[in-house]
Amino acid sequence: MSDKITVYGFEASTYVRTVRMVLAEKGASYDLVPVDIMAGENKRPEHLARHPFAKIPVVEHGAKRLYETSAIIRYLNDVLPGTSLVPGTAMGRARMDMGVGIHDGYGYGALIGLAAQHLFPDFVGGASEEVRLDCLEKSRLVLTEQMKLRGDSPWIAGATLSLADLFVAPVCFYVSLTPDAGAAFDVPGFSDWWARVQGLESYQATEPDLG
Ligand SMILES: N[C@@H](CCC(=O)N[C@@H](CS)C(=O)NCC(=O)O)C(=O)O
Repeated sequence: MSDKITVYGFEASTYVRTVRMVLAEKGASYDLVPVDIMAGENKRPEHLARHPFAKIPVVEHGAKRLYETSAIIRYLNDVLPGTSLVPGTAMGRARMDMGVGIHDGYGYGALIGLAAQHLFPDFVGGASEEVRLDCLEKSRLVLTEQMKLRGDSPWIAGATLSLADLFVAPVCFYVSLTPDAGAAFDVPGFSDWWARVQGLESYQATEPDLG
C-alpha cells in the first residue's frame, strides 16, 4: 500500500491517540497535522470542511477521507498489514463491539469528565463537586463493565489486543493523572489490564507531552 496517511488532530486528544495506537500497532508511518481544539481550531472553516461536526480525528488515506474513530480504525485495521486488532470469532467481535459501544456511549463522557474536573476544569465550565462525584460513579460502572467483558482473558475482547482496548486506554491515562485514579480504578480486574496496557509499545510511544 503506497497511499500516504494523514491524521488531523492533536496528540493530547484521546480519540486521536486511539488512532495513533492502531497505527503504531501496525507499524505504519503517518503525518500528524495539528488541529488544536483548546484553541478552537476545530471550528475553523478548513477543519469544518473535513469534519462538519467539528471533531478530531480526521484521517486521510491517499484521496480517501474518513471521520468517526471507530470507522477509521476498522478501516486502518483492514487495509494495513500486520496483526489484526479485530478478533477472529463472532463472540470476540461482539465483545470488542460492546467495549467500543460502552466507551463511545458512556465511557468517554464519564472518564474524560472526571479527568477534566482536575486537569482542565475551565474547558468544561468550571470545577463542580457534584459533577466530579457523578463522573466518578459512572467511571467505576463503565470500567466494571469493561472488565466484566474481559472476564479471565488478558484483553477486553479475548486473548488478543483489540480495538476496544485501544479505545479505553487513552482516557484511563488522563484519569491516572488525577487524585481520583485510586477510586476510579478500584474495580475488579482493572489493575491487571492496566498494567498490560502500560506495557504496550504503542501506548508508550503515543503518550502526549503535556508540557
Ligand atoms: N464521535 C467522534 C468523537 C471524537 C471526539 O469527541 N473528539 C474530541 C477530542 S478527544 C473533540 O474533537 N472535541 C472537540 C469538541 O468537542 O469541541 C469520534 O469517534 O471520532
